[in-house]
Amino acid sequence: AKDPVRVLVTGAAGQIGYALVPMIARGIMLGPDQPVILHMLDIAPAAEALNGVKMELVDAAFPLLKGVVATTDPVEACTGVNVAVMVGGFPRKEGMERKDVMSKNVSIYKSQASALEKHAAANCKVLVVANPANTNALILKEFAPSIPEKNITCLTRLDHNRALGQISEKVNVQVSDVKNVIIWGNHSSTQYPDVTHATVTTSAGEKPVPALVNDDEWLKSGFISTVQQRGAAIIKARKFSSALSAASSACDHIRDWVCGTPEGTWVSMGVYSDGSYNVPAGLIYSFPVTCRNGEWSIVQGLSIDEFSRKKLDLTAEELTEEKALAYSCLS
Ligand code: NAX
Repeated sequence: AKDPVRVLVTGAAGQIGYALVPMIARGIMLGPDQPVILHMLDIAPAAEALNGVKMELVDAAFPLLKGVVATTDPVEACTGVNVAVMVGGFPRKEGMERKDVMSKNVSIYKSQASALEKHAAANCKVLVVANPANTNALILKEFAPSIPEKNITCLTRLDHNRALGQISEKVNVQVSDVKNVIIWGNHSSTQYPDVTHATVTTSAGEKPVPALVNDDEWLKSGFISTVQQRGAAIIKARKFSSALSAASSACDHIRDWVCGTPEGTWVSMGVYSDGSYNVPAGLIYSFPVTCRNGEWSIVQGLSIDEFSRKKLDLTAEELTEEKALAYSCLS
């Protein structure tokens, strides 16, 4: 049997945490033959709720679950972890300045970076979910210099999956037959959901999405804004932000990163920019990637038309500003 993998979930007493931990314990993140030990971190006010989640994990008698650590101590939480899913953060509250929220998250991600750097397993893979996801991941990277930058990513897979879902509804095909959409940039309303290179598998082979949709106006406006604003639409409908879809997409992100993407398919991940597609280096920016042997690489050579270029630049500008704001919180 395989050795168990230790998976950290921060903010585990929150709503995404509650949806995510049973998925991990069921093998949805790392596979149906991979035992796991869950490490759950939350803060003191949520300690009792966190313990309740631990009780439920015991009660669910998951065959793959070989242990549960539930703690408010970041060092205990980070010790020996192979995968870290960072869901905990400080939410923006009514009337709060952007800078104040940024400042809270910068201090959280700075200190959790140190705990991970000192105590996680070598080669630990990190996924930041908590908003502002890209910039939290960048702070984590800056303050965990010994963790390879390739190991620090943020979640844009939910946006990617939302784009797949919208296309499948529009052209009335199964979502599993749609692939190679791209989310470029920030996990925010400036993200650019791009279907220029996306395809649908049909009985007559792979067809380009733009031709199948055959509605340029919708692709250039309604589609983009629906994906960008989907988070807000979920809050309006549910009175809570997306949780099951976020948890499921976090599992997709880690599974594809660890187990690899299928031949001919790419996915979107927020990763450290190397300057590909003229995106400024040094930002955590969402790119199309393929994964193999536990490593992602940015898909190269895709054509970028004028419309797309503007959108790639706009979301890069926002990330550059966020980075400056985050750094101003450090001094
Ligand atoms: P909740 O408020 O339900 O849960 C957050 C949990 O984090 C709480 O239990 C809180 O006590 C805990 N926490 C706060 N500070 C902490 C710290 N320093 N260490 C450990 N835990 C800490 O929020 P939830 O709906 O679960 O969302 C979590 C985060 O995901 C939010 O930042 C949210 O904005 C972000 N999202 C990101 C998405 C993405 O695609 N990247 C989509 C979904 C979601 O909106």
